[in-house]
Amino acid sequence: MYRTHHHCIRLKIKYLFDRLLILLFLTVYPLTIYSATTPETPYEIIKILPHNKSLFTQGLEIKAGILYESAGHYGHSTINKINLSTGVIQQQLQLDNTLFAEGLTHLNHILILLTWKSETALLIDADTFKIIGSHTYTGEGWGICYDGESLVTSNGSNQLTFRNPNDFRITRTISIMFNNQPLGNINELECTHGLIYANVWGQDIIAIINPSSGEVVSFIDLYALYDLTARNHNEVLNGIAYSSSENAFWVTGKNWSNLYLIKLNPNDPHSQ
Ligand SMILES: [Ca+2]
Repeated sequence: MYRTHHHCIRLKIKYLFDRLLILLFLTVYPLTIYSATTPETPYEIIKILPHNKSLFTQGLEIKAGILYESAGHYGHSTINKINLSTGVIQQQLQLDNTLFAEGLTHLNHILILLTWKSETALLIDADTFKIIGSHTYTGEGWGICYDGESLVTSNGSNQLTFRNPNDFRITRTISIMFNNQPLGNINELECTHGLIYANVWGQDIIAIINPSSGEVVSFIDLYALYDLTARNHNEVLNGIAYSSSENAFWVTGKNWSNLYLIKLNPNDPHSQ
């Protein structure tokens, strides 16, 4: 997406050699540079599926064992129902050319889709893909998740907004902070285990956020999934969906060719 970068955190080098390569090749990225003390959650890839490269991934969500993905760009915005055994798109809704699809979540049988600048969230029947209603909001729409009580939305800043799921009214906001500095560009979201997992636009990292304080408690560093030298600068990590049946997270990126199922803390028998 063509948005202005803001460097809200500047961390220091941990994996010197890996990161130096990234620095050399990708000056356009607001790079995450870890310090030795940056909390990091280890992961292990447990499954890989093909991902349709035409999808400019904006939202990823699992409902009843089926993957739903929203994809952006004007004229190409879609919602997709994807078979999690094959990665094949089973059903697709093409949106009006005036809409740029963003984050996606669900509440019972209704999908909720944000739009980038239309200040409209669409309500879509998850089975028929019929648009059955909408909510309005102010400002940009980026990511959305449902924590069982509130809808949580991001807008590209370091703010997360909690909303009443019935009418989208704002109930509270939090500021995402790491090391006492704002962490901006918060994008696609996943609410699970009492935490918020957030893609950070422009970087292949996921911030794990305490929803009460807004503090980042840890990062997942996913730069290893897709060689930066093999893609263009828009093809960033985006999309995270928790699979309860596998106790793991599906992740992908914009126009990536794979979906990855990752297990966090793989060496910890009590991990989530
Ligand atoms: Ca998600």
